[in-house]
Amino acid sequence: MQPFGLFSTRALSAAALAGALLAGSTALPARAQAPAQAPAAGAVNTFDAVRSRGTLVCGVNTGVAGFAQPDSQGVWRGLDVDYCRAIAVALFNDANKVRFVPTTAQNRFTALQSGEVDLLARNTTWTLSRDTSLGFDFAAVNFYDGQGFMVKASTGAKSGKDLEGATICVQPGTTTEQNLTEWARANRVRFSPVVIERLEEVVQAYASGRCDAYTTDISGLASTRSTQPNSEEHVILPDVISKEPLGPLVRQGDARFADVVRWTHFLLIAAEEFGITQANAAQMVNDPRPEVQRMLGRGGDLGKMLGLDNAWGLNVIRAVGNYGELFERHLTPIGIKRGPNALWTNGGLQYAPPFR
Ligand SMILES: N[C@@H](CCC(=O)N[C@@H](CS)C(=O)NCC(=O)O)C(=O)O
Repeated sequence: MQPFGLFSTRALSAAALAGALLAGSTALPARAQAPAQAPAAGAVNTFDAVRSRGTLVCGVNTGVAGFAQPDSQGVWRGLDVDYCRAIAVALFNDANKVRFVPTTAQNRFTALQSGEVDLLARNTTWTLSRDTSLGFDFAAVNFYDGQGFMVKASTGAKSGKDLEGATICVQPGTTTEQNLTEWARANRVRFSPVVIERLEEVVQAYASGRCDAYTTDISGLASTRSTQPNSEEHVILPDVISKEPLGPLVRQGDARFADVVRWTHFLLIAAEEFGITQANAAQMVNDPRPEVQRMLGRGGDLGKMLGLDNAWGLNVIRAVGNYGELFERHLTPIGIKRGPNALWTNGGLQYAPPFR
């Protein structure tokens, strides 16, 4: 086996990044998280609790550009943030009735179990053990992702196998940490992990050269790369070593609230499919297609069935836009392609059941 130092002799074009983001790569199955905490007991009713409180409390990450990050005015922005806002609109017809609570990979599950937050919308991978023994229910997948590696282009690494002997930065309490170990064993790559909880510290460790590589969800790599001073100096390797279906989760036994979260996601997807946008939603109420009318509350009682106003769909799309608009707003600027997150009508995995 080669020592890590060898790979610094090769050069790699930054253009190699272009194809790396989730496009058509093979994936290994993600492994379940070891059960650490007891499941939440009995049924919970977050729907009523949130409605009577008048504010949704959303657990987000501590600052991942494109997903959840405060802007220069301190206003939270990102795909996950807009999911929280969309749910606030569904519940209150007010995108501002939401409080964002930053959570690390390590403390996010305690925050949800303890009731500190009503839901997590925080690049969290849906796994069997999180869905069962940790006591949660995943409502949807709002971003199909996979785990990858980022290195400085100057290292010359072309693939994960070139990481032989490398130090690799990783955050604890993640599927990332587990996949890394299993992938390295299966591929006979020896590495030294550098495990750091806080995102800014792990990124700093990577940027300063304390780690040769940084591994996380490829969306997270793209996000980190976009915030580096010379982003072209960082390369996301082509390996996709796991499946990371990311999405919002609630406490187990919280079916009514889960339905609102799940159908708000489906609304965003179906709105894109039917061409309903933030700008045209109000006019689309007159669209002759019955499903569009039901989504926007012109026909039927679908909102009421969720315990919401029948105009919830119209309100949500007017406030935040459809899934494609969210993607364009938050993820396209940091170099993430639709890939598997294209609508099913375009060969992707994003698909909503009927609004009927
Ligand atoms: N999807 C993986 C990893 C999630 C994760 O926490 N990723 C890191 C790297 S992008 C993150 O979001 N950090 C943000 C933070 O700690 O605030 C999981 O659910 O375990």
